[in-house]
Amino acid sequence: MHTLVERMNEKDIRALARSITMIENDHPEKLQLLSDIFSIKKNAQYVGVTGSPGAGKSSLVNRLITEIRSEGKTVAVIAVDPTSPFSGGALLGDRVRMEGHFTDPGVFIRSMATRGSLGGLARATKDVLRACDAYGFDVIIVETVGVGQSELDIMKIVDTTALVMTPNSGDVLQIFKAGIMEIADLFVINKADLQGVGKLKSLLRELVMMTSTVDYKTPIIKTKTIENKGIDELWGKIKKHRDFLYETEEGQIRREKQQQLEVYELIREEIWREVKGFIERQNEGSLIRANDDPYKLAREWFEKWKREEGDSTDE
Ligand SMILES: Nc1nc2c(ncn2[C@@H]2O[C@H](COP(=O)(O)OP(=O)(O)OP(=O)(O)O)[C@@H](O)[C@H]2O)c(=O)[nH]1
Ligand SMILES: [Mg+2]
Repeated sequence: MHTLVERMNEKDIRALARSITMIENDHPEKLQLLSDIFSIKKNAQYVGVTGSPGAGKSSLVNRLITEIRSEGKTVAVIAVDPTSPFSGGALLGDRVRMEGHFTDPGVFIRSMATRGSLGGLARATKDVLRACDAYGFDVIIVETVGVGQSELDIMKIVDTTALVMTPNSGDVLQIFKAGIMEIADLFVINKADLQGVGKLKSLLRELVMMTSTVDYKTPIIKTKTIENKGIDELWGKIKKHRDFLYETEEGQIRREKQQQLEVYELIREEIWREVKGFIERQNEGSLIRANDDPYKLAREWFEKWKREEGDSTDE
């Protein structure tokens, strides 16, 4: 086993930090490291918090940390910032927002930005969540601004996704269009101290009626993070959703589907890595000229790779 993983298993926080850096930088030992990480994974509860910029996600996470810590559980928070090329902005904001927890050894907070990682930000984030799990945090929270496909992707790995909205922000339609509604296991109306809560709530109620299944009805929770209101209810509902996943048949099916998607994703990444390496070894300079047919070219390279390397391990 990788020495870093051995050290993580013994709750060495520096080993966790080093592992995360290796994941982010796509270190050559990454895949081996990840396999070892997976082999010692515990059974952390994964929670996703997503929603429009400024909806109050970090403030909410900050309050959640306190709530979770009061149960004696440890928490890791990964804040993803896909918009900025530097993690500086997000990190700074989160540092202010989650200030009270930075000296608590039971809390680990880390920001991730777009740079690095071949498989993209989503892949790297998922791997980092796994590393936190292997280290032994009880709860792992990932905060993302719900905008792009890569963030929807991240949510595939978590048990429970909370979608944070605010009254009168008009973001419901946008969120709806982006397909984020479908991945939400809980709706949070934050800033419930502002006007327009009733309207948003009835809109969400209608939606819940359309999407609920026999076993699970998406809860709508009102929170006011500034006054610390609704946080205990939110945490309660998050735990309830996790019970649904682990204790009902429908939940099991959902989890299996998620896991299957991940296997396919890893296969895709591996094949892409292989074929790209193959092409780069054989072809110097530009792969394509202005008038070439990209479909044909892609198929030709893929066929060539299959012939020459794709099944080389068969015999
Ligand atoms: N009125 C009111 N303001 C709130 C509430 N919760 C958060 N805010 C404010 O909303 C602003 C944004 O809060 P953040 O927690 O940084 O929001 P965020 O969603 O993490 O923002 P990004 O990470 O930048 O997308 C801050 O000024 C908070 O003080 C609330 O319940 N009521
Ligand atoms: Mg934030």
